[in-house]
Amino acid sequence: MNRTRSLFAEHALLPGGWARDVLLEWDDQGCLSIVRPDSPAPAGTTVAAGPLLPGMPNLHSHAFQRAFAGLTEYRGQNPGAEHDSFWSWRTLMYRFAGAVTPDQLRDIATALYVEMLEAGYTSVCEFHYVHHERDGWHYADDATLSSCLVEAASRAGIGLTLLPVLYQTSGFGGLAPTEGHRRFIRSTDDMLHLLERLKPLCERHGARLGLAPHSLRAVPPDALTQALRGLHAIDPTAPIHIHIAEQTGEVDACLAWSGQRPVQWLLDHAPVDKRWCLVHATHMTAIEYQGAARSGAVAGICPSTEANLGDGIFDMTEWRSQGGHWGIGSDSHACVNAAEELMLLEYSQRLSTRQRNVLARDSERDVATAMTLDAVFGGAQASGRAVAGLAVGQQADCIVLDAQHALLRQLPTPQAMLSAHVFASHRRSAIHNVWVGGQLRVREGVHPLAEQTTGAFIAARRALLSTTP
Ligand code: NGQ
Ligand code: ZN
Repeated sequence: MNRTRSLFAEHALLPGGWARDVLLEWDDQGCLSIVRPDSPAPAGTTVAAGPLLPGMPNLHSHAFQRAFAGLTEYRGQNPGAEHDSFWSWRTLMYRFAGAVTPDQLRDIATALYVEMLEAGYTSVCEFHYVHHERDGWHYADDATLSSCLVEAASRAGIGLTLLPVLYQTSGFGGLAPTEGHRRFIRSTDDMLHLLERLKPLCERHGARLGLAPHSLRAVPPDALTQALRGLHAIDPTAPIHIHIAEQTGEVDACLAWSGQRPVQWLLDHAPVDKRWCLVHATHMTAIEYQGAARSGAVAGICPSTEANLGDGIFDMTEWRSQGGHWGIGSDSHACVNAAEELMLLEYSQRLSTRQRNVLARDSERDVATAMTLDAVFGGAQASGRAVAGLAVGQQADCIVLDAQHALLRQLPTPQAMLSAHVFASHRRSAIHNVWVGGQLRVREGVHPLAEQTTGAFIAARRALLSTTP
């Protein structure tokens, strides 16, 4: 247990922008009690080895998918498919979801969360839908797999928002689930029981509990209403995440079913507000961008996964012009690196607008700074946790860049260093230390459990691959 309760940085990125000579102090709960710019460095206080950034919340993760990242990049692995697509990938993904055991899930998630910490994420929203035994029967303890994730996050020392997933149908209009969904399916009552069961567990571990209706494809209208009502009784401010309008095929199927596009349907039929995270929301009309942004919901953008799966490009210019909030997620974990997700997001906008520096702001003209602040703010909102940056009352979640790293050394400003970290140093991370809730989790780029958890991950992956059809 690290007992340090203060940190001093020559340059720190506060919610309002860069500040100099910043002193941070936090209380026993790891909650910031002092954030004071222009402060002398008190004797005995740890001094950051470079620019200090707010920790990044990762707002969308399916942990088990890390075990097959990079293994679905071959044409024709799914011989039934006309061409390789999101949908043929999903069939492959179901095979891994169908095979993973609790021990494997725990080992995969622990290593993933350690990786996340080393890569600049200090908290994660786990969108968790594998609930049952491999044959589809409920575990004697219904919270078996959820507990593995809570344990993994605790052991790695990453903040957690646990989002058990409600999944009931295989398509719009109540289509029956298939064999591939056997481990996901549950009644709304069973889901509410699971939430009740998980509530004390999450409280004990400092995790936030929410709910994720998987998608409008997987949750019929009545179940959605009933689940939201039940959640409200448990915690009226709990976060609610949903996959929405990720693929044009989903939009077409929703139109055929209801006459409305998914986002429009959701805005008209559910109480969408700032508790909600609309994950992907890739395919929206101008009216939907406007309605979704005005609802106060966060857009959960997962740049590397959306590229990997061929989803399409979210229109950030439109979203921001409507005042929409957003954050980033690593979703399928094809990439686990917060800086790289920001870079990919900016690049997708450059490719579609044929402009540069698209996601800068008038108030923050440096792209990396503007994006970091926006993604932390939106990610915190989606997490339902006090992780909204370096401000009093928020958790002491912070990243120290290494000013001596070759790509940063002797650059003139902290903005230039952060820019190099986002746009020049990917795959050669310049992260030095990482603090979560005032605890030092990564020291000089390395998490103390990295070697051990990587070994367990490799063994779990080997076992999982050997039992995946
Ligand atoms: C998931 N992943 O739940 O893992 C989904 C695929 C689906 C992404 N949408 C399943 N990226 O959407 O039906
Ligand atoms: Zn997802």
